[in-house]
Amino acid sequence: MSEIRKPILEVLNGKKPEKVPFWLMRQAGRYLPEYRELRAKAGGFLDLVYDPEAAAEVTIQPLRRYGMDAAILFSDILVVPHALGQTVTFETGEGPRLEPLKSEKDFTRLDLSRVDAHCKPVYETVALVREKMRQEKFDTATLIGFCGSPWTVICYMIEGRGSKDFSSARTWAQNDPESFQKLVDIVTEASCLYLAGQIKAGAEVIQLFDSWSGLLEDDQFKRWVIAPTKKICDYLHKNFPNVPVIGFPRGAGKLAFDYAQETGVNCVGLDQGADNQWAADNLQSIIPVQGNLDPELLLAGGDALKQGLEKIHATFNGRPWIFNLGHGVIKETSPDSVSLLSQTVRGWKA
Ligand code: 1CP
Repeated sequence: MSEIRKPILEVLNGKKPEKVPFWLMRQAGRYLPEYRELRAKAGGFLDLVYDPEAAAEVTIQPLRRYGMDAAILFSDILVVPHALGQTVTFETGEGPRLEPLKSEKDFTRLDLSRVDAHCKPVYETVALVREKMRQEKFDTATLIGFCGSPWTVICYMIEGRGSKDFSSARTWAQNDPESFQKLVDIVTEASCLYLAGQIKAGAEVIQLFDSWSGLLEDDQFKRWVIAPTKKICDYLHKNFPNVPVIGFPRGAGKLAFDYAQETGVNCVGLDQGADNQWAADNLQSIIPVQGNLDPELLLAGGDALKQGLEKIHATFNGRPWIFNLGHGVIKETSPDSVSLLSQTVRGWKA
């Protein structure tokens, strides 16, 4: 029996794949009619996340249409605060709402001992997805597990909702770093537990989403982004040496270089604001990169999409690279644009 090659694992393990592997952040979601249908039946967003059969189905949906090289677990970064005991709800059309942490005394609400039991349905989803991937013969696709990086998750825990600048989290980190560090330690430990559970259930690669790392500069970036990410990577590499980690420090700019060198991630995800020639020259020479088509170009479709794809291909091809977007698929995107994208990427030689 010939060995099955998984192109994403090949890139992450320093081998040259036959084709440019690709997947898309938020590839499962509201741009797909089959997702909207299942979501309507499930009730709330969190009901869907904690329903293993439905969440596994949603995870596989984009692969059936487009044959990506990876499935990403359908879950959310806010499962970790929820598992720790913080109140988390999703209002339809409004995004997440958390009961915000105001001071160190609120940390008593957070309980690491409940994380694994709370996350059991998510681990079951992971196992079910692997099973479905086998049944449906997605043999060359990789299953990606994930969590948010501590900094990004804590932004929501303190602000209580989405924000452009998360000023309450930034102010706390600046003014009272000792108590902030305690919170970072709790979330880091919860994340390690959560990721270990996913890996034991069958996740083959982990992505750490640091969507708000770009709000921090230099010293703050090193302390609140690089240091906790390194802790998680050290833990994973020690306990699960065969599971590579993709870090996505969105908005990090040139700090992505320090991140690549110091955290221990196996690949750096780039957002669409990155200087691609700089990244090709300075990052791709030391580590595989992932990214970074502007999701707005996917939304636009047609020639704008084709030109954007060619430009990225010309910059990153030939060195270790996983094609992706620079951020998640926008919900108004046409499924036909995603077809055009996948056909174009499949036409590329690695
Ligand atoms: O109504 C719906 O159906 C909910 C929309 C939705 C979806 C589809 C949310 C709420 N989360 C998700 C799934 C999700 N979230 C995935 C699943 C897999 C996939 O990519 O296909 C992943 C990886 C995430 C990660 C996530 N959640 C991030 C990091 C990536 C990013 O987008 O920057 C963040 C910041 C969140 C928080 C969150 N969850 C949901 C929303 C709308 C938000 C953003 C809130 C905000 O800042 O306003």
